[in-house]
Amino acid sequence: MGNTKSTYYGFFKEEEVKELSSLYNEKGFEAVVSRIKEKNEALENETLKIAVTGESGVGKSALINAMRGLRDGDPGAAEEGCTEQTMKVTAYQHPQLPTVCFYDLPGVGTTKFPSTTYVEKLELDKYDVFLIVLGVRFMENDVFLARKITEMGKKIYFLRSKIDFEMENLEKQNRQQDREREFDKIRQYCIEKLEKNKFPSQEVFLVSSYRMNDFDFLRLCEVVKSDLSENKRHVFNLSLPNFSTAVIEMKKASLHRKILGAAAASFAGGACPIPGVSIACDIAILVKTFLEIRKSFDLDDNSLGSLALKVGKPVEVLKAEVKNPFISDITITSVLRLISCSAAAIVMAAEEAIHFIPIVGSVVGAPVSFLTTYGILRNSLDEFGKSAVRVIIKATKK
Ligand SMILES: Nc1nc2c(ncn2[C@@H]2O[C@H](COP(=O)(O)OP(=O)(O)OP(=O)(O)O)[C@@H](O)[C@H]2O)c(=O)[nH]1
Ligand SMILES: [Mg+2]
Repeated sequence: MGNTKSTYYGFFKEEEVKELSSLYNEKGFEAVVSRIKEKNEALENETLKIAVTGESGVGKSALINAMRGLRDGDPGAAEEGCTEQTMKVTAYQHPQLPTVCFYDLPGVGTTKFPSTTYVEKLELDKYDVFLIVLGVRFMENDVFLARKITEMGKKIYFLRSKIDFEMENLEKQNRQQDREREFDKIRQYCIEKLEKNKFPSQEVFLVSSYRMNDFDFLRLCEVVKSDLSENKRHVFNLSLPNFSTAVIEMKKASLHRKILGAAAASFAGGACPIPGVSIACDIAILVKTFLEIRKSFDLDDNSLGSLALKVGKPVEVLKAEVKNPFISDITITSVLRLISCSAAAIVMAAEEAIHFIPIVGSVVGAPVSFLTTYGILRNSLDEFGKSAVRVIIKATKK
């Protein structure tokens, strides 16, 4: 339970904790729980709109698929390798998070679609994140939309796509050791072109949509994340495909919020005593939240199956890394079994919640249903995270 403070202060900012303190003194724990629920609902409803643009063929569709954890041909995937460019904006919803949407904005060039009304139709002000994909050769067209976006005071992230091709070329020549030098050259080329077009001090991220774990994808995610508002940052975390162990850590932090939301919901709903242990909680909420956590870490059968296909390994090999049988079998019965087997650990995890809400001060102030629901979920979160890390390591091992 070491880092309770930092974890929890992540949910409530310092000034909010002070506010909660007076709320608790005036109206009791119920008011505190309502505040947690409000915060959680705001998170659940938060939208994230990510626009992707660039010249035809640079890899926009592949990127949108990769960032949604999909492959070309999967249901809902954007069609890759399709050369016909239209002037239409196409929206692609995230498969698990309906409030997260990617938008394929056709690359607009001065020569192709010069009209201002066309740019107006793109409604650039509605997007939270702009990713501009650059190809091997920098095109003047690449900066046409970029200029419009910056005029609106919005930030743009420039990506140089298909960097795995450059890596493969080096490998073919047995020059892997030159990787950093060659990549710096590519970065420098893009930066100089951008500077010439009046986009100074830009970071250019070298990415591959087919090898997200390599190159600059993680760095891109970290930078985008750091520029987002608090709620959008959490939504962004949860939307990321599990391409690296660092992503699992980001997700774990955001799933803490879900756990607190579930605890608050269980306080409001009817908590039932669990036979054999001195614990009362809402089993339906627990089952639902466990399933969400499992899905978020891609540990369900479907996700493991897709990952196995993607990396060309038998699904059994990946499933074997999910060491905890509970993760593969989340039902009312298995949750009840889990509770009765780990009552002591749950109480310990529940005590963590007391530190989180320092205003409560002692277990006496907080209702049992809130604490136990929190304790049960919190106790298992690390287990899920560990399995997810093991699966990724196995999947990416050459
Ligand atoms: N090796 C490699 N190939 C990629 C990558 N991204 C895209 N491609 C390939 O490049 C081609 C074009 O990719 P798309 O994603 O369809 O490009 P697009 O920008 O959506 O193209 P339009 O829809 O025509 O504007 C396809 O054959 C992809 O398979 C990548 O990161 N690595
Ligand atoms: Mg496309």
